[in-house]
Order: sequence, then C-alpha cells, then structure tokens
Amino acid sequence: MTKATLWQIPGSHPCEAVEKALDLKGFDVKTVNLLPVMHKPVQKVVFGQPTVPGVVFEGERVVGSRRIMKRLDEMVAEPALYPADPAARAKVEEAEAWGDDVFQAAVRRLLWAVARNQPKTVLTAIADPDSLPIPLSVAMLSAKPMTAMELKIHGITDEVVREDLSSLGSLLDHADALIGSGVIGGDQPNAADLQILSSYRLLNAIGDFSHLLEGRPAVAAAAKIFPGSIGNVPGGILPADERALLV
Ligand SMILES: N[C@@H](CCC(=O)N[C@@H](CS)C(=O)NCC(=O)O)C(=O)O
Repeated sequence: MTKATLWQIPGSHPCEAVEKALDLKGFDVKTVNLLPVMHKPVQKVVFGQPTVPGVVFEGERVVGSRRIMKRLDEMVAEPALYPADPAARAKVEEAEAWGDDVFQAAVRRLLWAVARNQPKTVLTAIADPDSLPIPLSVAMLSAKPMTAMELKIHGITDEVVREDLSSLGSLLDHADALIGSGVIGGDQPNAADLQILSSYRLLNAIGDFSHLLEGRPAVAAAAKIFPGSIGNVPGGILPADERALLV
C-alpha cells in the first residue's frame, strides 16, 4: 500500500474531500493535524502555499485539493476521479471548479460568519478533541482571536455575510441541479462529488442552516460519501436579521 501524509485542519471540507479521495485510491494515510490560522505559516514552509490540504507522497509534495485530485488520478488510475470521455470530463471539471472557487469558499465564510457571534460555542461544537494537536480547552482559549483572524483573512465583513446568507439557497439549488443532470451523485464518486459534497458536513453541523438543507438531494448524496456528523452547532446563533436572509 502506498503511503501518503495529509496535512489538514480536522473537519475542513477540502481536507475531507482529499482524505476520501486518498481512501478511494487505496493509500495508507497518516494525518498531520493543524489549527486554523496557525496552519498558514506551517503550510507555507512545507508546501510553499499557506492553505490546507497538502499531501506528501513519497518524495513529492502537492498542495490544493484540485491539484491533489488530478495527481491522484495520474498515480492510481482506478477508481477514476475524472471520466475518460472528454465531454463528461469537462462537465465534472466545471462542477469541480465551482465546488472549489464558489461553494467551498462560501461555506467557509458562512462558518466563520456564524462563529463570529459565539466563537467558543461554534468551534467547540465542531472540533473533534481526538484530532486536535492540543487539548480542546487550551485550543478554545484562542477561539475568539482565531475567529477574528479568519474573518480578516477571508474578508468577511457585514456586507459579505449578508451576501453569502442571501445566496446560500441558490448555491444549494445549483448543487441539486448538478445531481439532476447526473454530473454528480452517481454510484462512484468523481472529483466534483468530493469537492462539492464534502461541504455539506460543515453546513449540516450548523443549526441555523438546517431548514434550508432539509430534503435536498445533495444532502442525501453527501451523507453516502461522508457519513457521520462533524458536530452540532445549535440554531439561533445568527442574529434574527441575518437569519431572515436564509430563504
Ligand atoms: N481552495 C483551495 C484552498 C483551500 C483553503 O482555502 N483552505 C483553508 C482551510 S479550509 C485555508 O487553508 N485557508 C487559509 C488561507 O486561505 O490562507 C483548496 O481546495 O485546496
């Protein structure tokens, strides 16, 4: 079995996408778990880019979920993450790019948009104590400054929060449409499935979003690939005027 080391933030959606891809390809995976914000200098030194996920294969370092997926298909052909047929592949790559550039980024901002109201409550609910590099109680001492820095890193202003909350419903509709057209949601997960559906575990964990997610095909498809819950952030954390934008 070929070895790979995944450098990740536990629970991060692109990291979960890559972990699943490594698993599907039969890699023997070890993880290096990092904390948000603190991961940036570490990743910059190890991979030359301050983001997770990054994967160290024997003698090779690859950073970025899309780059890793492509490299995995080159290294191990089956199961293929991209269809062989060029037209089908183009559709999967287009959906994957949307899943990365638009959906993944929006879900990340939405998480921090909720966390900014109650950093400790939110981060405690979604943190897996077993995978933290330090004890949960110690990690949570930094919940407030960590959230403040993430808001800054991602440019999450009041206006951005309002835009993201207002457009979440249409992003979820787009993911469902991709299932309807058969680009994602098939029996064998492709790169777009992994990229898009990995975001649902994070969304599902947040009580304020549950009414928007209920009964959606993508939620069911995500649960098949990424079973289990990442946590349970209670509803009612967003202020009422922001919650009202979630339609
Ligand atoms: N979209 C890229 C980047 C992923 C990404 O932005 N990851 C976040 C954590 S979930 C991160 O490392 N953020 C730090 C930063 O943006 O500098 C990918 O899928 O690899």
